[in-house]
This record gives sequence, structure tokens and C-alpha cells, in this order.
Amino acid sequence: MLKILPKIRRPVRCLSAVVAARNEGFAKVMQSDLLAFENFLGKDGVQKDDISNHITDWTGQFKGHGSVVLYPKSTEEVSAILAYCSRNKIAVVPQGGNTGLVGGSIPVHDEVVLSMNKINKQFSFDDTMGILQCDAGFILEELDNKLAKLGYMMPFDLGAKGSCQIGGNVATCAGGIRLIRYGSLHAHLLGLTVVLPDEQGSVLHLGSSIRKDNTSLHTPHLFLGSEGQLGVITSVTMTAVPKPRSVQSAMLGVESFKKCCEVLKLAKSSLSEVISSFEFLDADIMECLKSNLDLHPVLSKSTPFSILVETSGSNEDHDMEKMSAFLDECLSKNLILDGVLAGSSADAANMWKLRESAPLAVTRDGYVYKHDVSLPLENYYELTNVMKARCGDLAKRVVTYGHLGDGNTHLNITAGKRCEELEELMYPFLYEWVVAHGGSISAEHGIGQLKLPYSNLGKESEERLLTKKLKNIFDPNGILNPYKMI
Ligand code: FAD
Ligand code: 2HG
Ligand code: ZN
Repeated sequence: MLKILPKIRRPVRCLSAVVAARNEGFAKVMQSDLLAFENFLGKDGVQKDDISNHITDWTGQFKGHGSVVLYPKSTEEVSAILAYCSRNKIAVVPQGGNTGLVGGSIPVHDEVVLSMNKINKQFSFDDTMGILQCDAGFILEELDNKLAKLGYMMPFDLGAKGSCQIGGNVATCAGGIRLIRYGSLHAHLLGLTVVLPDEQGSVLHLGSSIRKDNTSLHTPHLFLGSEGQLGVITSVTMTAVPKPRSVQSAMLGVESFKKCCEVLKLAKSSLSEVISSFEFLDADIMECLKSNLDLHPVLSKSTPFSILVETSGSNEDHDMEKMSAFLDECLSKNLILDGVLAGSSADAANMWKLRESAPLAVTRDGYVYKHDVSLPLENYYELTNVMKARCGDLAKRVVTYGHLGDGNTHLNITAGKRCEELEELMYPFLYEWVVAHGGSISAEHGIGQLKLPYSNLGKESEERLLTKKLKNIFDPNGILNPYKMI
């Protein structure tokens, strides 16, 4: 049944052209402020030149106008900066690895960038309980490498692992390619240290470092997906998971989307406790990978859809037996046209290279419109077909990849360059369509600047009001990451 839609907050013609006007209540950064920052952080903690990497996002589509990047080395230094900025009404953008895909981590006007790059020293791990406590500026891959030596791994993984930080992952509630197995970050977060943007720069130690604690509201979880709007996360306590001793990966070629869903159903029942990824690529993204990055499919036949399925377990014979039985059943039930089981970690890496290079491949077309949405499976690929028909020749490509096992599609529509005519065809139609079909306009990347005009779609006004009240409690002067999500 189709839902009745709430009104869009304001009419929008060109998505990325929507920039909120500067709030003149915020002060501009003066020489005296720079001196105060140097006083808190030392001269090497304040960068005024060569900051383009910090004011441009990964896609290159969002460029801010900030003029200074600050590098605190501790929670206390973050506290001193936020107290100063709050008292002086200076707006601040927290920034982790700057890999976010919605323009949330860069300044819009002249906000100060608060980089977490130097808060990356403290790391401790309980290898019996599997509990990790670390500074927020650690890069995800570094954490994974440290945990691997102790027989563990992070419960989530994403293509940006070499740059994104654990603090940024918490702030975006990152999803990624293991969610089908280990659940979202809500299943793993235990505690946080956060600094509030109030006039004291209050430091809060929220949650705990033990597995079970029902003594209060689960306050750290308010910061999951808070997109740097409530406070600056400086330390994270969470569970890690045992590193699997056996990983089996297979790429399957499928004739129809309906059959992809049948393969998913079968994978869930027959691979059950060992399934760890179920990723999706259509023929158009495969073509894009080939023409833009010279990456070739691992399947010998070209098929309309490809699925990358992976199991992770502790006993290779057992897992291989399950995977082989699953593949046999897919073939005998005529669900797949082709399939390859990785015979080595190099084979598996080739399969993952295809999936993980998709975000880069689409950028090579010139301009890319990204859509990260959740949909019921019956509408998952219908969206792609609807948009193909709607965009016609104005789009260079309409490609889809994503986390099919979680109902999360990444529909990317490319053009040689920005095209207002195409934008008018796509928006707000696309997001209204998603909500009308019971989906979410942001599955895992958040709202940031990109989706701000649509952020009320699918959310009750009471929920939005409650969110605003919470924002006012945490950030009474509204200095943290303005012009975005809330
Ligand atoms: P940033 O981009 O720096 O910041 C993101 C947001 O968090 C901003 O609003 C920022 O203000 C806030 N923030 C950052 N650090 C802090 C902090 N310490 N305290 C408070 N607020 C903070 N995302 C997924 O969910 N799943 C994927 O599979 C996935 N794959 C990706 C693949 C590629 C190639 C790329 C480029 C991106 C991908 N992303 C994915 C998006 C992105 O990597 C994630 O959103 C990631 O969690 C962002 O982390 P970051 O450290 O780069 O944060
Ligand atoms: C992925 O799953 C990321 O690869 C990026 O979330 C999605 O490029 C995108 O649209
Ligand atoms: Zn994703």
C-alpha cells in the first residue's frame, strides 16, 4: 500500500545547489581566535594553509569555505576548543576521515574544521570478552589490523576502511558489508566519551565498558548516526568479534532480480549462521567497472545481475560443505546461470575489488548523483527501472549496487557533468517514490547537506521535534555542524 507523503520542507530545483544562508549570529574567525587556538593546541595544532583536503568532500561535489583546521590531541583539548567556540559563537565542524558521502564533514560557510586525525593513541582490548576501547581518530583498517593479531576483527567493514575513522563510523552509524551477519553498530556500541559544544566544553563518559548495563537510558546510542550534531566523540568502547578462521566467497550470475531474492532466501536458510555478506551488482555497474577502471567480471558469462556471497566461520570443511551444498541447490533449482567459488584469497580479493571499486568507477563518468536508500525487496530494483525510464538519454548511466541482504540499494545516476534538467526529473520524485513504497531516503550515509531538503520525508513531525529538542540540550548555542541534518 502506498503511503501519503508529508510536504517537502522547501521546493528544490538543483539538489547540490541548495546551500543554507550563513547564520549571521555566528562570529567570523579573527586573528585573536587563531591565537587562542594556538594557545590551546600549539602552533602545529592550527593549520591555515593547504586545507583544501579538509574543505572538499570525497566526491568533490561539496566544497566549503572554512579557513582553519584544528588538530586537538586529547579530549581535554577538544573541550577547551568547544568551550571557547561556544562562548564566542564560532561554528565548528567535526571531521574524521572525511569519507562521508553526504557533505556532512566539511564546512558550508566559514566554520572551523575540528579534525580528529591526532586523537589516535589510546587502544586497549580485552581478548576474553572481546571489548575494545580506543580513541575516536583511529582508522578502521588500523583497528582491524591490531585486532587481527589478537584473533578478533571489527564487526563492520566498508570500502573506505583505509581512511574512515571509528569516531566517524559511530557518528554516521556506518553499515557496510558485514551487517547481515553482525547487525548494525547499535548491537556493538557500549560506551563513548563525548565533548559537548556548551560553554564549559563538558566532557561526558557515557555507557560503560561492560557488556550488560541496564542501569540508565542507553545514552551513547543517541550519538550513533548523530552526524556531528550533538557532540564530538573522542573515545569509543564497543565489542569486536572473533576473526573467522574460514572465509568462503562466491560470485553468482543471475538472470532476474526475482531470482536474486530467491537466492537470498536460500542463502539465509542454508548458510544461516555462517553467512557474512550478500552484495549485489547489476550489469550496468559491471560495464562501468570495465570501461572506467578496466576491471573485468570474474564470471565467464555476462549476466543481468551478480551476487557476491560470503561465509565466515571457524571450520573450513564445515563451511565449504555448506557453501557447496548451497551452490548445488542454486543450480539444481535453476536460480543461477553461472557461479564461481573463490579457490584462494586472491580470487576472493578479485571479487571484492569489483564490488568495492564501484563507488570510484561511477565518479569517472564525470558527475554522479548518489542515492543510498532502503526499500522492501519487491521494490528494490523497481526503483532502478523507474529511474532508467524517467532519466532516458539525459543520464549517461543508471547503475545499481548495494547491500541486497539488508535491503539497501546504491542507485547511482551519472552524467558527463552536472545537469539541471536531469536533476529536475529526479528530485523530489525519487525520494517521494522511496517513501511512498515504504523505504528510507537514507539507509546508511545519513542526511548531511545532500539530503537536507528531503529530511522530513518519512519522519513524523513529533520525531523531528524531539530531535530538535535534544539538539538544543546538547548544543545550546547551535554551533556544532550547522546547516546540516538537524
Ligand atoms: P567523516 O566523513 O569525516 O564525517 C562523517 C560525519 O560524521 C560528519 O557529519 C562529521 O561531522 C561526523 N563526525 C566525524 N567524526 C566525528 C567525531 N569524532 N565526533 C562527532 N562527529 C564526527 N558508509 C557506509 O555506511 N557503508 C559503506 O559500505 C560505505 N562505503 C563507502 C565506500 C567508499 C569508497 C566511500 C568513500 C565511503 C563509504 N561510506 C560507507 C561512507 C563513509 O565512509 C562512512 O559514512 C564513514 O563512516 C565516515 O567516516 P569518516 O571518519 O570518514 O567520517
Ligand atoms: C558502498 O556500499 C558505499 O559501496 C558507497 O556505501 C555507495 O557509492 C555509493 O553509492
Ligand atoms: Zn554501502
